[in-house]
Order: sequence, then C-alpha cells, then structure tokens
Amino acid sequence: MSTLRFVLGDQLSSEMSSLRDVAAGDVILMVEVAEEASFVRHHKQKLVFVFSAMRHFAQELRDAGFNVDYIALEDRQNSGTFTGELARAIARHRPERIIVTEASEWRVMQMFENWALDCPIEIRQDTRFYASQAFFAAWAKGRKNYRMEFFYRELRRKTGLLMERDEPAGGKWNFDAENRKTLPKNLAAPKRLRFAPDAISLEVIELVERQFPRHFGAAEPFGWAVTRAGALEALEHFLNDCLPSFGDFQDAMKQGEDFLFHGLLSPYLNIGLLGAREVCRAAEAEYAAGRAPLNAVEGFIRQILGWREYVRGLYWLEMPDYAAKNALEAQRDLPSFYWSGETNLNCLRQVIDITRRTAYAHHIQRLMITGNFALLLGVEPRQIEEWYLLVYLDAYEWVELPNVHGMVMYADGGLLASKPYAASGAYINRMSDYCNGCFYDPALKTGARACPFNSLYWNFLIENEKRLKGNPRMAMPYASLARMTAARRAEIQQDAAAFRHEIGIDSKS
Ligand code: FAD
Ligand code: DLZ
Ligand code: SF4
Repeated sequence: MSTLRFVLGDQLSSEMSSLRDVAAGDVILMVEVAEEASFVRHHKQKLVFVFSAMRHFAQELRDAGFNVDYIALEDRQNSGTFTGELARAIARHRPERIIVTEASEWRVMQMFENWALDCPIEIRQDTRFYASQAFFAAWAKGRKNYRMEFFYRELRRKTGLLMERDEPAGGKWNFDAENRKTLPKNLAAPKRLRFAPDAISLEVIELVERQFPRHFGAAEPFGWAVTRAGALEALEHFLNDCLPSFGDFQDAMKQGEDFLFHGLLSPYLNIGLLGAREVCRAAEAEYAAGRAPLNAVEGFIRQILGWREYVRGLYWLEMPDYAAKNALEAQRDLPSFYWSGETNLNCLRQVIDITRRTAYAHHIQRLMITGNFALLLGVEPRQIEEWYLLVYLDAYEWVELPNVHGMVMYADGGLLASKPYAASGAYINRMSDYCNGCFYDPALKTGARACPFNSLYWNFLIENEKRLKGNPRMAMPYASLARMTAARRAEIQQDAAAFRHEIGIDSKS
C-alpha cells in the first residue's frame, strides 16, 4: 500500500507540497489529458512547453529514483480527463491515500472538490507563493477596493526584500516614475537566450501539430527552456544582460524588438521551473552587489512580489463571481483580426504577430495595445479573456483573469484599478515606434487616415460617462470632454461607429 502523489502540469517542482514527504514506495502520477489541452485553443507553443516540461520533469524524478506513472496524451487507454485518469490510477495502484497540491485555477479546484473517489485525498496548500490565500483575505478584509501598492508594501515588510531596517531601500517604496523612459534610437536590446528543442521537445512538437492543428499560433521556432536547468540559465541571462536596463525601458515598445529588457520568466514561474522567492532574492542580490540600479530591481521585484502575488490573492478571494462581472456592460464582439493579425492598425498587427510567433508579448503590449483597444471598443470581457487565456505561454486563469478583467477591461468596477487604462494614439506614439509604419496617423483626429484609437478613446468616454464621470482620477479627460461641442461629440460617435462597421463588429452594438 502506498501513497499516490498527483502532480499537475503547472506544478513541476521538486519543492511542491505534494512531494514534500515522498517515500520510496510511493507513486507519482502525471497525466497529459485532452481536456486541459483543448478547453481553449491554447497556442501550440504553450502545449509544446507544458507537455515537454512535464516529460522532462518526469524523467528527472525517475533519474532521482522515484516511481513515476506517466500517462502520455496518445496512450491508448487515456480517458482524456484528470478525473478519469485519477480513477484509472487508483485501480492500477490501489493506494491508501492520494496527495495533491491545490490547483492554481478555480475551474480545476472545482473538479478536485467534486471528486468522489474510492480513496481518501489530501489537498495541500501551494507553498510557492509568498502570500497564502488566507494572508490576502486577512489583508483585504474591510477594504472597499484592493490597491496593489499597499499590499506590496506589506509584503516588503513581511519578507524584508529591499528593506533597510524598517525603511524601503533608497527611501521610497516605488520607483515607477523613473521607469517610463522612451528608447534612444540607437539603443540595441540584448540578444536573448533561446533554447534549441531537444529530442523530447521535437517529439512533442510533432504530437502537437498532429493532435491540435487548428490551435492558435506557430509551434516553431520553439525557443523556450523546458527544464529547471534551462530556466535557471534564462534567469542568469536576464540578471546579467537585461536587469540593469529593465526599469528604464519597462514601458517601451519597439518594432522588431520582441523582448527588449523583459524577463521572459513568467512561463517558468507559473509552471514551477523557477520559484518566486529565488527570483526575487537573485534580483535583490544584483542591487546589493551594485550590478543593477534600484529603479530596475525595485521595479522587477514589484512585478513579482507585488502584482503576481496580489492578482492571485484577488482571484481566489473573488472567484467565481469575479469572472461574471461586467461593470461597463461591454457587449461587442472581439474583432476577427485578433486571431489573424490582418489589420491596418500597425500597433495591433505587430503585437498580434509577436504573439503568434512567440506566445509572448510584454506587459505594456498586452495592456496598452491589445488590451486598450478591446477596452475602447467595448469588447465583451468573456471574449477578450478567452483570447488572453489561450494566446500566451504563461496564461493561467488565476493570473490572466484579474489582469484582463480588472486591469484591462475595468469589468470589476474598480476593485483592482483606480481607473481604466484607456489611452489614445498619442500614448502609443510616445511609447513606441509603431505609428511610423502605420496606415493611420496618430496626430489626425478625423478623416480616413485618423488613428482609430483617437475616436474610440473619446467614444469610450462618452459611452461610459455616467459610470466614470464621478471618478476623481477621470476628472481631466471628462473636463476636456465637457468642453467639446455637441456636434463634435456626434462626429466622434459616428466615426467610432463607422470604424466598428469597417472591422465587422457592429452586429451587437
Ligand atoms: P517582466 O516584465 O520581466 O516582469 C517580471 C515578472 O513579473 C513576470 O515574469 C511576471 O511573473 C510578473 N508580473 C509582471 N506583471 C504582472 C502582472 N500584471 N500580473 C502578474 N504577474 C506579473 N502574466 C502571466 O504570468 N500570465 C498571464 O496570463 C498574464 N496575462 C496578462 C494579461 C494582460 C491583459 C496583462 C496586461 C498582463 C498579463 N500578465 C500575465 C502580466 C504580465 O504581462 C506578464 O507576467 C509579463 O508580460 C510576463 O513577461 P516577463 O516574464 O517578460 O515579465
Ligand atoms: C496547461 C496544461 C495543459 C495544456 N495540459 C496539461 C495536461 O495535460 N496535464 C496537466 O497535468 N496539466 C496540463 N496543463 C496545466 C493545467 O492546465 C494546470 O495544472 C491547471 O489548469 C491548474 O489549475
Ligand atoms: Fe496604432 Fe494609431 Fe499608431 Fe497606427 S497610428 S500604430 S493605429 S496608435
């Protein structure tokens, strides 16, 4: 009689709570299932990444002497579901108990809770995060809205990260004001470390092309690490070559530069190949050694210790109701070019192209290009969420949903963000060089060549006037709107409607 330890595809770490006290006779179960691979049309690279990383992790566990029962996607008896595979494993191994770490997503946690298995099951807390769900709930109690900044300061104090006694290093909690520089014209971004697929990954690429030909994006070229050793190399490369400039150019976007100075670490963090603690401590050590400036290191640590922990806390506190909120009553369809990339709007074309090729886009591209456009257009949150959940390598609902629903779409009515991140073409022109190669002109407000972000921006303010006008952080744009003539307002609404018609999404409007 033994213990069956069930390890999911985003739990690929020997430090998982489910493996804590693993003993010689135990069986570690890992299953590739069609249900997880196809509940949305995941980017092909995401499937390659997860399956290949799972296969490598299973091999590492076997090499370390553990007994691994691995069910591959095309195994003849594979039932295609977590529940079915667990039931089959119980029949095979007759364990005296099952141990699993809680699932990262509400959807899967519901499955766990509904399991009626012929065996006792212990569900353990996921200890990879700095903040437990209970810690976040205690912090959030009694607050009307949850601002990341205050949660982040609490975690800085709790962890001691970038703290000098009781004070934040450098005398300030947040150096964001220094992190919005535009890229100098001749600045070259570092060449990024890519990992050639090994035999296991090549086999998985073939599997994915065979089984999921209609899924989003290109499976190749595949350059992501699929092992802990590879992920550690990627971290080292980021610390040495990118972190010093990470802060300065965090918000910049440049055509032809897919990655700039970003970490490219979220895929590894989210499936367990890297841990949040080791990544934050490693970045802090770069500051301590004088190899990276404080604005870069604080900015980077805030993304992980602040945003990442915060969105997870918010997700678990607010689900399942959170997903159903639609505070701006947005109902329109997602334009079809989000799938094809075929559009005259160069900024969107560029970001969708990067996404299709690499299953990656950095934060500002997700927030201010594809996100901002969906917000201004009034896309139904459910539709844009599905898009984000399937197109990125790092996408899991616990982190995608608050970012899309709260940060991008303001669908939670301001629980996460104090105001919508709505911006016109001028912002995109300032933070990128996308407008140079565009059919449209960000300086034009009317006419066939006027940047559509401009009329959509003002139209968004008009459509949401009742809902947003009272928000003190929206006072400036609404003061400008108030100065507009009725004729100009009508013209904006007509231009926005004409543009929606042009891109084929006026059916429900
Ligand atoms: P870097 O810029 O190097 O940042 C360092 C790390 O900070 C990231 O690896 C990530 O772990 C963390 N981080 C940064 N911003 C956030 C954030 N807002 N929320 C949570 N963690 C953050 N991140 C995901 O991991 N999965 C998602 O599905 C996801 N969906 C997003 C959808 C939208 C609309 C937006 C605006 C953001 C989303 N993010 C998501 C957050 C962020 O864009 C990515 O974490 C980041 O782009 C990953 O690239 P990087 O590792 O190069 O990040
Ligand atoms: C993302 C993913 C995919 C595509 N496939 C699998 C799989 O076949 N088996 C598995 O254990 N995990 C997979 N994953 C990761 C899961 O979706 C993830 O563990 C859950 O969504 C967590 O809630
Ligand atoms: Fe995007 Fe408008 Fe600039 Fe074109 S002009 S790249 S649509 S912001």
